[in-house]
Amino acid sequence: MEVENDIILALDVLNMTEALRIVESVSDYLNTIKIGYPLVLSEGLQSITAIKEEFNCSIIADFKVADIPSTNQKIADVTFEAGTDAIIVHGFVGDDSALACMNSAEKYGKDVFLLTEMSHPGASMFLQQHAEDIAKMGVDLGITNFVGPSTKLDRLEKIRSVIGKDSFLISPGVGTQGGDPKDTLKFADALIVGRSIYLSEDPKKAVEDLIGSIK
Ligand code: NUP
Repeated sequence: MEVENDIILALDVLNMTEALRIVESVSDYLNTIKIGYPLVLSEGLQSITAIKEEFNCSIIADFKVADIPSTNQKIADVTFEAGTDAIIVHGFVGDDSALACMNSAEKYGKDVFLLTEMSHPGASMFLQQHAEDIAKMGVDLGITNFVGPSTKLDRLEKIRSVIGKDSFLISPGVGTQGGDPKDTLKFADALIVGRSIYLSEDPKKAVEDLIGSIK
């Protein structure tokens, strides 16, 4: 995936008017948008289709898919039918569940991102202990796209060492959650940034400042 300026916008707003306003204001600089439950549960899956059509951008659906294989396959199929380019899938549910999403992605010619460890403090309770095994499982399955936390750079470095330098690693937690953009890019290929862009009075300037800070 070619991520312009190494920044993915997390578009966690609750209505299409707001979503279109934000994407319009940053579209000179960004070509990859991550859309998750906040917008899709508010405005439907067609919000993905509409934003992709309007801006010709890549869309990553952040559905953190975590169900049995048969249900995962259905979730991935309808998500790809809507025009999504990639879907984020949880690893902790095991290889058969991840494989179901990979099968769907292959059918549609799309991508899977495997979520290894999360960026919030609570991730240290359960997920952190297994993050490297989850990353290793992804590598063994042939997955080449991963998600890891920018808020814990030692952990991000470990995940990078497991997935290898050629895998594509995207990292949320920059800005509002405390992660540093430049340091994160020592280990990650692209940043996922939400609130510090879409809550800004001037989202375009927020993106320009962010680009300036990682140059
Ligand atoms: O571990 C994760 N942390 C995280 O913040 C995995 C994620 N997918 N996210 C998502 O990244 C989160 O749901 C939100 O959409 C985005 C970060 O947004 P912000 O903290 O920059 O507003």
